[in-house]
Amino acid sequence: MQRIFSGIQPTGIPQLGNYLGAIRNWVALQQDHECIFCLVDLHAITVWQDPEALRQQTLAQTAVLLAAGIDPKAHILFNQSAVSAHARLGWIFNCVSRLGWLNRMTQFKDKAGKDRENHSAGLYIYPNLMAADILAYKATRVPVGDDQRQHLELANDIAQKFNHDYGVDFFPAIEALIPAGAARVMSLRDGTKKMSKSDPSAQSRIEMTDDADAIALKIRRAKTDPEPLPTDPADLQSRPEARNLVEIYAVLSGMTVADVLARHGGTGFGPFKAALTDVLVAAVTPIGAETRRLLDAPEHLQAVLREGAARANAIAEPIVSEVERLVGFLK
Ligand code: AQP
Repeated sequence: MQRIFSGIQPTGIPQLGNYLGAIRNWVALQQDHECIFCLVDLHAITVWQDPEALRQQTLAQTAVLLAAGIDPKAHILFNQSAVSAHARLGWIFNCVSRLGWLNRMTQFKDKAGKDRENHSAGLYIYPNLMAADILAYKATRVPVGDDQRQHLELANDIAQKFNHDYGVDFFPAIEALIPAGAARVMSLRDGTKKMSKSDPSAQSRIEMTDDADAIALKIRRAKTDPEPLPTDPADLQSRPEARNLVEIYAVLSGMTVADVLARHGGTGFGPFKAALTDVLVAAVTPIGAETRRLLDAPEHLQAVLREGAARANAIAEPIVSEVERLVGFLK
């Protein structure tokens, strides 16, 4: 059985993109993989997090993941800072990875924007830690959204360079598992920007704890253009907002984009937005209700994370100890 590692940053309430790009896949992959799911709090602090909010968000994300169907008994769910192997291997990978490789990472450029000098060094070396997260468990498959494709290529480069530099065949190749539909859900306010849980505008995203009224309002206000929906999928290419809404509808209703346009093409956005609201409410609100129920018992959520960390540590510790021996640390 192949081992999966995947992570999510506790930087806010998971949004629809996290769900369709990652979490929904995680739930399905539990059937035939050994899964390790991680709330990556070391990554979260690469941008400022209020300490109390970070603790709350870590618990809230745990609740969303359990509500969405992650099984912490059959698989492992924990927070990254509780297993020291991540930081230890991350440092070693900082010394294996090359500045030229990091300079090519588009996510850093997107997140740092023009103000590069004022961002943390952690944000810049984030992909090295991500490689360590996966390889501390010698995981071979990583389910992620399309935005993480480049970071996984870098993780493979680091693994290969490590194997080459130390003359070993230690780290395996990693395969990205990127969902076919809605691999990149875009902002409801700007169809050229990805939906993000830390976007300053809450109107830009559907949060997995939004109730039916909040979803309806956000979809009613979602940016569109004045044209009716097209009937030909090719005509969506130059219309990012329309395309995003149609793709969300398609993936949630199990239809192709062509089927959605066969049904809704030629009409204005009003009726389509109402239909989209219905499928979103059906997919999101049961998870939100279960999340609220779980958050009433935070000590249960903490126990789940503690137990997960102990089991994660039991896998990672011998792997990272061996890496430390290979690089020459005196034990
Ligand atoms: N818009 C998206 N569409 C599809 N997949 C997405 N993912 C994130 N946004 C989208 C996938 O969700 C997983 C967890 O992401 P993360 O929390 O580790 O980091 P992120 O990609 O930076 O997500 P956010 O929501 O944009 O967080 P912030 O605002 O804190 O930076 C990943 O598999 C990612 O591909």
